[in-house]
Amino acid sequence: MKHVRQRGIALDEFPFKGYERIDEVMYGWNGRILRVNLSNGKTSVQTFDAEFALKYVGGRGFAIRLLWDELAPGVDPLGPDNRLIFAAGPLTGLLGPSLSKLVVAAKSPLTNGYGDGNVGSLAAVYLRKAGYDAIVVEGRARKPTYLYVEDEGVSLLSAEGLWGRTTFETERKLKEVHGKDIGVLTIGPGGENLVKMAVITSQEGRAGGRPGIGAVMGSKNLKALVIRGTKEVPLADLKAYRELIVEAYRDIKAKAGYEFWIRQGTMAIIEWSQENYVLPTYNFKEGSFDRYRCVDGYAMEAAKVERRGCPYCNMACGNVVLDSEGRSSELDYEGVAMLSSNVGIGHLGSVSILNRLADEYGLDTISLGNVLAFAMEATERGLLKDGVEWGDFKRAKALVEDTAYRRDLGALLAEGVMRISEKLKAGSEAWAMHVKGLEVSAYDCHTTPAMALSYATSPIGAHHKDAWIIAWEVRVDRLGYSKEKAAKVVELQRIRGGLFESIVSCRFPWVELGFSLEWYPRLLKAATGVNMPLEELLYSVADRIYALIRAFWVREYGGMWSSKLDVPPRRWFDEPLTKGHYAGLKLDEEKFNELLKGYYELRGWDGRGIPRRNTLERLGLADIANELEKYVKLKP
Ligand code: PTT
Ligand code: SF4
Repeated sequence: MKHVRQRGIALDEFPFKGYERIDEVMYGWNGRILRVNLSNGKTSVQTFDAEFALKYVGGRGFAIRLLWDELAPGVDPLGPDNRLIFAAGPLTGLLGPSLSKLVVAAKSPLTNGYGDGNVGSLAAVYLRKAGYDAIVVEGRARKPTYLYVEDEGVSLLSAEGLWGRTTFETERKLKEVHGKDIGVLTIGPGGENLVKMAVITSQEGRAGGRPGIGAVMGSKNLKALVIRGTKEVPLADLKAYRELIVEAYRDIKAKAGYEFWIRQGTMAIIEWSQENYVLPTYNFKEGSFDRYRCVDGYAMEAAKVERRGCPYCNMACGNVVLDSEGRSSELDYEGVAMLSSNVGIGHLGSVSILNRLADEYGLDTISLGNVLAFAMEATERGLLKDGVEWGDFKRAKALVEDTAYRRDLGALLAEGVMRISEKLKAGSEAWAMHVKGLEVSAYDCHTTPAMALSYATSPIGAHHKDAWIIAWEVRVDRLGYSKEKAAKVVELQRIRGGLFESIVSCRFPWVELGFSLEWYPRLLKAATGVNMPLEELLYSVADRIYALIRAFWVREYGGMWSSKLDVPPRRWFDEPLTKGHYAGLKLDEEKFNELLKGYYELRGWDGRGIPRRNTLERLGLADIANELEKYVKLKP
C-alpha cells in the first residue's frame, strides 16, 4: 500500500481485467485510513491508492489485507499487537437503501483465526463523512479511553467515568457530553472483562463482532468510538447516484414481501424453522420446540412497541418489545431462537430480558444461547455442580450477568463452548456446538448437509452470514449431498461474504425482498466512477478475499492446519433427531467429507483446504503465496 494518495492511476497499470476508469480522480473512497496507537497516544492518517481500493474494495477486504500485513502469526488476540479494525466500503454511509453498515474485525480471541462482524450504525455514516474509510487501532491505552473523531479532529479522551457502565448507559452518557448528533460504537462489561464472545454495540440494539471483537476492544482499554463527520464523500456522478437511489428505495418498497417484513422482520424465521425442523432446540439435539408459538413472529407482533433500524434504511428490521421487566428489547430471529428453544425457555417476556441483557453487557446472543445450553446439558449429565436446569430462566439470567463479569461459573462460560468442553472433558466435545471455536448460529443441521457445509467453511467459524443456504436447501433438495450444494455454498459466499462485506451494505434488501444484485454495480459506478461488473466483484474480489482469509487461518495454525477444522459439530453426525418428520436422521460423515472435497475443488484449494499456489497467483496474491509457503508447502 502506498502512503501517498495517488490520483489518476492509468488503466494499463491496473492488473485486473474488467475495470474501466472513467475519471482520473478516486471517487467513492476517501482513500484515508485513520491510524490510532493507544500505547503512545499517537494518531495519523494512512492513505491508499486506487489499486488497493479496486483490489480489496473495502470492509472485509481491507480488514483481511491489513491483518495479514500487520499481524505476526501467533500474536495474542488480546495483546496490544492485535489490530482492531473498523472498515467501511465505497457504498457505506452514503444516502441509499440499507448502506449504513460497518465491518468490525480483528484476530479473534475465540477462534485464534480471522474474526469479523457487521454492525449498522450512524458511526458508519459519520466515519465516511469525517473523511475516512477505516480506522485501525493498535496498542493498549494505560487507562480506559475513548476515541473522539470530528472530521480532521481526533482525540483520545478519558473513559474512566464510563468504564463499568453498560452499552446503553455509555451511549447515553456520551450523548450528554457530545450532543445527540454522534455515531457511537461501544463495549459493555463483557468486552471490558475480556469475555470471549463480547461484541461491539451501537444504538441500543445493533451489535457486531461475534468472534469476540468486543473483547479485543476491551483488551485495548478502549471503551468507545464517538464519530461525527460533516463532509460529503466525493461521488463520481452525483446526479446519476441520486436518481438511482430514489428508484432503489421505490423498488424495495414495492416488493411483494415488504409489508410482512415490516411487521415481523427476521422473527418470521421462528415459524419457518419450526415447520422445517431446523429450530435449534435443547443444545441442537432437536429441530422443533413444543412452545415455539410463545416466541414466534406473531407473539413478537403482539408485544411490539416500536420499530428501529440503521440509518437511511427503509426496511428497518429492529422489532422492539417490552420485556417482562418493562424494558425495551430489540428482537431478531437468531437471538430469540438461541435464548428460547435452544435453552428450553418458552416465554417471550423472559427471553426478551436475556436478549436485552446481552445487548447491555455487550455479549453475543448466539454464543450466549450456546454456552447456556451447553451448561444445561452439562448439568443434566452431572458434569457441573451449581449448574443450570433446562428452561430455568431465573438461573439463566443470573448466569448471563455472571458471564459478563466473569463471576463463579460465569468465568468458565465466558470462555465459550470449545474451551468449556476442553475443561470438562468427559466426551463433551461431541455436543460442544461450534466450528473452530465460534458457536453455531440458529439452524439445526441434522438434516441439512449444505447448511452444515456452510458452517464448516465459513471464514469466521460457525456463522450463517456467509452462506444462508438452508432456505434453498429445504426447498430444493433437503437431504442430498450433490456437488451442486457445494457450488451453491460457494455462490452464496461470493455474494454474501464477498460482495456485501466489501462494498459494505446490508444484504437484507437482496436476501429478504429480492432486490436485484445488479443494483450494486450500478450504485458503485455512480459512486466511484468505476465499472466493476458483478462477475468481477464475485469471481475476483470475493474469491480473493476468501483465499486471503483462508491463508490467514493457515498461517496462524501452521502445521496444525487440516481439513478436520472444516467440520460441523459431532452431534449432527452421531445422534439422530428423535422427533418430527425427520426423526431417525442425521448427517452422513462419509458423504459430508465428499461434499467438502467438492467445495475445496471449486475454490481451487487442495485436499487440506489450503489455497493452491496457482489459485493465489490467479487472484493476484502471489506475494501471499510466497509468504504462506514459509509455513506450509503449497500444492501447485
Ligand atoms: C450477527 C449476529 C446476528 S445475525 C444476530 S441477529 W441476524 C445477533 N444479533 C445480536 C444482537 O442484536 N445483540 C447482541 N448482543 N448479539 C447479537 N448477536 C447476533 O449477531 C443485524 C442484521 C441482522 S440480524 C442480520 S442476520 C444481517 N447481518 C448482516 C451481515 O452480517 N452483513 C451484512 N452486510 N448485512 C447484514 N444485515 C443484517 O443485519 P455479527 P446489526 Mg450484526 C442487537 O453482528 O457479528 O455480524 O453477527 O449488526 O446492525 O445488529 O444488524 O437474524
Ligand atoms: Fe439495518 Fe435491518 Fe435495515 Fe439491514 S434491514 S440496514 S440490519 S435496519
